[in-house]
Amino acid sequence: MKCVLIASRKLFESVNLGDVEKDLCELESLAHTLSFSVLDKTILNLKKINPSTFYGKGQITLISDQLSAMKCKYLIFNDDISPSQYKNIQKLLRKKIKIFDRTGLILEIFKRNAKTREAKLQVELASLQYMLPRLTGQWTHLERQMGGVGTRGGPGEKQIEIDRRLIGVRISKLKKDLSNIKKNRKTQSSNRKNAFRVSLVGYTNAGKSSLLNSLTLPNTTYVKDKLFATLDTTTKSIQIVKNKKVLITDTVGFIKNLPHNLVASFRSTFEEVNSSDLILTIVDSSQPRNVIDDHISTIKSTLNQMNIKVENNILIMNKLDLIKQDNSISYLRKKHTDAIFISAKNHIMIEKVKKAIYDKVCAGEKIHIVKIPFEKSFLVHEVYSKYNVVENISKDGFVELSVSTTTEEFEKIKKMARK
Ligand SMILES: Nc1nc2c(ncn2[C@@H]2O[C@H](COP(=O)(O)OP(=O)(O)OP(=O)(O)O)[C@@H](O)[C@H]2O)c(=O)[nH]1
Ligand SMILES: [Mg+2]
Repeated sequence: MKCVLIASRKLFESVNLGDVEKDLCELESLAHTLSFSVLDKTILNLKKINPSTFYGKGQITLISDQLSAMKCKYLIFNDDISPSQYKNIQKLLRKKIKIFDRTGLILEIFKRNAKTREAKLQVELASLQYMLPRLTGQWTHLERQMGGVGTRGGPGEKQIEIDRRLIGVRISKLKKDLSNIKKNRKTQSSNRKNAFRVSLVGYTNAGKSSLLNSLTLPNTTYVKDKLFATLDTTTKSIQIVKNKKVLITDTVGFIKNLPHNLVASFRSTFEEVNSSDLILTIVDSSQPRNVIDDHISTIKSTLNQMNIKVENNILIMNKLDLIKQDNSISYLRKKHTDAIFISAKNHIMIEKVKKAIYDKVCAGEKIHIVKIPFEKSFLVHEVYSKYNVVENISKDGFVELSVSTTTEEFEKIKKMARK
């Protein structure tokens, strides 16, 4: 599939050309993820936004002619086009050419990559909400696709009205199904109440799933050099501390201007992140400096948009093996003094991540001493198996164990020793 990419430089907003070029590069990666081959990338200067067609009509006609000459059927805009602008552009292009805007393209990727039932429903909901105001009337097969439920229109009901009504019915059904799934998840998460929960968040393709794999070998999480490889939250447990279960959750990646409908649909998935004890923010440190800054600020704003509080956070700079100049790594280390530099793929410095998680799990722990009489020596084994024993001294008639744990947990040990 061949396509042409268009981005606009809004002269009235004094936008930096470099920023538009960066966006266009990202749009190209999105197009590649959908297996498009990109024939051309163009930046159009806009003195003002044309309310009916976004770009100038002359600009669109010119592009349309170029596409015909190249026998190219897909046109992808970096800008988000309003539903009415979308319809007007489509009219100018006379349906020969299919258009996507950035949101439409991202939705298409999500549609292809959703695997679990929940992710599929979330993506379908977002897509239908996006599609509804953009219906142009050529959508006549909807009735059959939707299995004939509620398809009988009243007298004089036009096809487009029937389509709209059907989508409305489907949207309500999807919302209901998703809220049932959410209820189930609530029960699951209450089962995990006693565990220490860690969430991995970051830009798409930063290496979140790779890090989950490295932390929880053997590898089973889906890793792929494509955008939005992960759309389903996966939770695994890792053995870091003896007396506490540590669960790590991989999440869907972020991108600049993540479509609003998607953010809304995936909100419930992110509730998992909100209730976690620690967030690991993964950044691809092999990107140019300004892209890294962009990615970090996108992560912050997306978490903010989802009302996720980030109180306990560790910054992980991944793809250490791909950083080209030493100069750049020292720059990054200076700029992000608390960050841990790793390579998830090559298992470099993963122990450091584990240690950092360990420290967070053990925050609030102190060394407590418990005396266990010889006649209850079977308890020594039990304490060892459940807790972090740092010292063991045999004295007259008893064993003295120094245990690193919270005061609350230590009460339980004391009770055991008293029985
Ligand atoms: N060279 C190198 N490649 C890495 C490293 N970590 C991850 N990758 C590669 O980067 C690509 C993306 O990795 P993923 O783990 O799928 O990234 P992700 O953050 O889960 O991406 P999404 O699921 O799309 O949000 C894959 O091709 C990985 O093999 C690393 O440390 N070094
Ligand atoms: Mg992933």
